[in-house]
Amino acid sequence: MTIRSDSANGLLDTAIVGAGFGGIGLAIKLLQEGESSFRIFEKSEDVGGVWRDNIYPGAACDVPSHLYSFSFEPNPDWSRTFGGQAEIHQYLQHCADKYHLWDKIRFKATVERASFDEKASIWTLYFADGESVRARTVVFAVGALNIPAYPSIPGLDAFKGKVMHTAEWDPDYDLSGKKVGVIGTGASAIQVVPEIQPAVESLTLYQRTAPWVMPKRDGWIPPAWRKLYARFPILQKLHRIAQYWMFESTAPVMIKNNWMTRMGERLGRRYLRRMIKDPVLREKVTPRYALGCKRVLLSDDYYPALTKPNVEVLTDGIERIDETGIVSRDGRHQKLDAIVLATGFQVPAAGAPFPIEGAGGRSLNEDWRKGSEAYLGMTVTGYPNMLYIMGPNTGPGNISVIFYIESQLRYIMAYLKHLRQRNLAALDLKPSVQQQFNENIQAKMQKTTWVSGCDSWYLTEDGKNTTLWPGYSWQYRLQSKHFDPSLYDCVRLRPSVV
Ligand code: N01
Repeated sequence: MTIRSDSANGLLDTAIVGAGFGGIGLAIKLLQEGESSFRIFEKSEDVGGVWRDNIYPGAACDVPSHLYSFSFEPNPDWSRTFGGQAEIHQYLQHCADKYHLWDKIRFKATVERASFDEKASIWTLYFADGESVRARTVVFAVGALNIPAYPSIPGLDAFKGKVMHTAEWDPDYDLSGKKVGVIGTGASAIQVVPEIQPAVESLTLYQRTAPWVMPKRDGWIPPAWRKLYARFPILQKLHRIAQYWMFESTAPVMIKNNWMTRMGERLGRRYLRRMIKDPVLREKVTPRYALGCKRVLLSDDYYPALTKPNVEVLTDGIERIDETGIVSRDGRHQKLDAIVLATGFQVPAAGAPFPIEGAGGRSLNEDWRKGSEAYLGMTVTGYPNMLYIMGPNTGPGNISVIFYIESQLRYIMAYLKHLRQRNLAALDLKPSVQQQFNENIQAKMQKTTWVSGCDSWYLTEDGKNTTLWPGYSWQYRLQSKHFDPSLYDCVRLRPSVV
């Protein structure tokens, strides 16, 4: 990998890690502001992040496509109300084409370590191939959920058939006519199950916790509408605004014992009764925790798929896996050709994506040992000129992640502008700001259903939610709207490093 820089001294102004929505969005904003001394470093060979990697059958977004795209790059041609994986991936490729980003991206650049030189106020990224690059500012846009979580079920390695995690799908493996076991009933499972069910001989679904599932109301967007959107962009904008408020209005579900939660649960149960007539199956898949505590799933075809004769839902728990199949806790042995692990991702609260050394050699993994913390999910005290996109406590419970990403892009651009205009070497978040911000976040969190209603990947081992934003997304937009330099200690630029 050859790393070039626009600056004569081999120093980039900004190094972005990750070419998903966050990294692509920031690159576009930088170019629009006339900044060219930046590069995106991407471990893979294409843009797209999770939308490049998650190619399992049925992979799609559960946020409507007009909302799950940049406000500054509307796509009038979305073919479905909820975009599929391929279409969203193509959208990001289109963004890279349109804004001429390909030359700005170094592919197959896997960052293994990032380190801040306090004297020079410069970050160095070290790559797996032994190369390194220096930059004044680093922005980690590495996504929150990208490392698959493999369950620690005894015997999984002994299974002689095919094992596939949904996030590492093998497109060359044909499931047709096979006996398939699916482990997990989260957002990925409810998409893959209806998609593979018609093709497989049998599908045994291993459910540990029954999720809340609501109708998705997905469908094709008629070509006439698409033409109208292309001709009158204001119509698409209005559609987007309507979708935003429709989803945003469900936010109170996150609050414990809310009337909306109870109403939502009634609607969920009614939907379940309508879709599943068999009382035994219905009983099995009836959720037993408060709505909203885990992600509320949207699907039109999950419940119908469960009623098909070649599908069985097992809820006794998995005892072990052997060479030929899965043994349930009740002793039942299910012979299988393939096991699909729809078991989710490693939790972001577990720490930094790779070792990150800040001022004075402090380690982000060590600082985040008891749960990750940042200011507005973007800046961390002791790590000057390091910014995160979709860092701690900025995950949306109910709305498009792109809304949060765009709020952060605006803040990051203001941060970078301030550095440049004031000729500063670095900005370091004041410790008191981070502490107070996170105390407020965790106090608000205590009022939500996430911290007491169920066990979910949102929580750290000691029950702290460092994942989601405990408020409305418009509140996040307002809080992050203005960059306030008084929250940061600044380091003046020293002539020797200019
Ligand atoms: O993963 P999950 P996911 N034995 O962690 C079960 C995003 N996403 O990939 O609930 C048996 O939600 C586990 O059981 P339990 C979205 O943010 C978005 O589905 O812990 N079962 C659960 O049922 C989402 O929240 C889209 O009891 C085991 C399942 O596996 C996030 O990704 C689409 C087990 C894991 O569910 C993760 O979703 C897809 C074991 N040992 C994903 N270990 C969009 O549409 C785990 N499970 C945008």
